[in-house]
Amino acid sequence: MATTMAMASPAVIQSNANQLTSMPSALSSRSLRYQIKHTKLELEKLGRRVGKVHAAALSDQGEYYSEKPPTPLLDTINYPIHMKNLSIRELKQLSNELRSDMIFEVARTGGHLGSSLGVVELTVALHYVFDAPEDKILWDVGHQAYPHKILTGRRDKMPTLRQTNGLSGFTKRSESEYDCFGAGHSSTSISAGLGMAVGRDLKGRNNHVISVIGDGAMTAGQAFEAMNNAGYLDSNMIVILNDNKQVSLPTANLDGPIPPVGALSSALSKLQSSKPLRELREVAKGVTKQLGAPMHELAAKVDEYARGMISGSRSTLFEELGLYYIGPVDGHNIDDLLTILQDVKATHTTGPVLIHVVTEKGRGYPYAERAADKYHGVAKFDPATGKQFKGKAPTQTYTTYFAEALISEADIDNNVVAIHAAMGGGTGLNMFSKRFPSRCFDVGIAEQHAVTFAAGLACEGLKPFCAIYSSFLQRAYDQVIHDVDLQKLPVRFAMDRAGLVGADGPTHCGAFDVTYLACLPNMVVMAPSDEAELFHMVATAAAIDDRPSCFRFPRGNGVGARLPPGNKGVPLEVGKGRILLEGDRVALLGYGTVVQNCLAASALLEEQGLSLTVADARFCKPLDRDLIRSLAREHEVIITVEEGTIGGFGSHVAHFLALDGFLDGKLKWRPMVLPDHYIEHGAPNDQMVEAGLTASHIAASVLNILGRTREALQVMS
Ligand SMILES: Cc1ncc(C[n+]2csc(CCOP(=O)(O)OP(=O)(O)O)c2C)c(N)n1
Repeated sequence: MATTMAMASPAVIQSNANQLTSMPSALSSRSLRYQIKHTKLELEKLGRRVGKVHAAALSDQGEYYSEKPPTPLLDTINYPIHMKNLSIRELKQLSNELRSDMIFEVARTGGHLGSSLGVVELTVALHYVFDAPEDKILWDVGHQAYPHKILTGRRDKMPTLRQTNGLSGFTKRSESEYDCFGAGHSSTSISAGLGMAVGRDLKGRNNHVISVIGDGAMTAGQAFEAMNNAGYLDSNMIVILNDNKQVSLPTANLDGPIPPVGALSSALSKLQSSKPLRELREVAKGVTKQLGAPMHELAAKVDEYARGMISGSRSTLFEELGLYYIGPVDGHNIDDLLTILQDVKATHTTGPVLIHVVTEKGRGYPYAERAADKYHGVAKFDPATGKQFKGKAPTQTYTTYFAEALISEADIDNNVVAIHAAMGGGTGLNMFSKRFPSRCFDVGIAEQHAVTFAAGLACEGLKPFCAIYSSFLQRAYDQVIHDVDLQKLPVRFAMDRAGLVGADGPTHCGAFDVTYLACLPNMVVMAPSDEAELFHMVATAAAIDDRPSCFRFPRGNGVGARLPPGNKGVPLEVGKGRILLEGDRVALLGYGTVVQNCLAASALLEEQGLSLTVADARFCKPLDRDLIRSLAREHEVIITVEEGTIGGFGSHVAHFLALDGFLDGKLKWRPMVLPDHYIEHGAPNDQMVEAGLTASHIAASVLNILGRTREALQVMS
């Protein structure tokens, strides 16, 4: 029987029967071959059964309106089970309607539109071919899962996306049984998928496991660790590499698109553009078609030969790791996707298979397709014009101030260099890169590498600023300790998105950095209370050249502090805080931008006749012992306030107070920290209220501890 896989897919799938048993690596050769049962004919038959096809969705016409688009077919689909009898034509129509619906919904909430647009056909094909939730579909990062959410019972909740008590912007196990693995941080889907595949085998089950991972997420070491292990363990699983040529975020700098970084991206392009590979595969296909089953072996040989065109070792990068490579496949062509997915599904002993799918980010929405960032993350917008509604703020973001401060330092010191992990937009370093292209390094989504790379730069006498979001730096903790702090190398960590982050939720919340960094012996740990302080701390970090340092700043805009002349900060004395307001009885000792809430609390209590001392600690490590001692001596109560977890600034202050004997007498110390649970995504104000760190909460704490409980309740009402 002829194999009729569409596109340039191989005629056989090889099994890893000759797996090496002694080496924990998958660099073994594959020997047994299994024919893929063809399904295209069946699918074509299905296509001929096409019943009535509803009117084309608006996206067919390339027009978008502010009104809700008609979605007659999508309206009949609440769960994947409702798709199973659709014809191919109907599946295409469903894709179009899904796309229109998603554009309409995300226009009203904002969110990760571009990635979700790019996987519409892939999502439809996956839910058509596989049977979630029994079959496990894992979406890496989870930011592209909106079509998946719509097709798995959550369409009616799309208007609540990323809002308080609404749908998460990522996949989340507690949200739906169809979200078999929670995400937000990248590059975990192959590891988790492999765990599920091996777990399935151990339990004697036979469901499928499919990990969908982008070419950006694929740049992380963990993805390769997982593939290497998958090739070795040889459990059946499918990895879908969603290659949209956007590796870093956003792909735009001030001059336009940035080419994807890294060698993996060029290797993928090579796979896509290899003419010999394509032609030989066509030959393989043709031969198989004409001569039938006995020729499968020959076709396989031709295919193998074709693979040899790609690397000297006669295999693709993925095959070297032990995955059977199929592709490239047009990820917007439903027919091809169905054919390949059906074939792979029908083959029972494949071992790990990687299907290389090529998609376009922002696909089908002209404004997204034309945008340099492909509408990766959008504010609310008008679907008819693509215009985003971004409010005009009187101040800039902390991110921008950081970039400006760093540029000022780099202007006067050639040794200043900057590193980020695929986050040129989010960290502001695209601005730095424009000014100093050869001194800015986008290493891909590779935080661990970023840190050790920075350590290497420091060894050579450079002044590396490693700009990584607080939550993403968690991933590189051992590198921070082992490669930087232990060796006392002067790497500077600039941690954006410190504290609560609003719509992105707990995966992106910078809750832990103070706790996990201030316990390191050599690290200088600072946090600015406003944007002017941020300028000074960038200058301070530049000046600290004998040990590592870090500073954290939040998502959002500055408070309007007066910036230093020429946007050039002045190095602070290390380990010295400052008193902002002098009062009596109670001292609020704030760390970071929550100092602003302390000032607001003090203003509230002023009305109640209380005058508080408010101090800005500036440093968590080294602590300003003199300042703390004097606060302890002159006040009945010290309340430490921080937007971080237990074990952070307050713990360091308490530790010092206890050792110095201050807690043996009358002094009362109260810590205000983030609560000991994850705070869900939502409006920043709602999150602050839940965290109990608003000005009212701080004022109420003061009143409570002074025994004025009735007034405390009033402040909160
Ligand atoms: C560990 C980690 N670092 C950085 C990010 C920020 N981030 C979110 S999506 C993304 C790009 C992902 O690219 P890709 O996987 O190709 O998906 P695409 O956005 O192109 O659809 C990045 C860097 C993250 N989510 N996790």
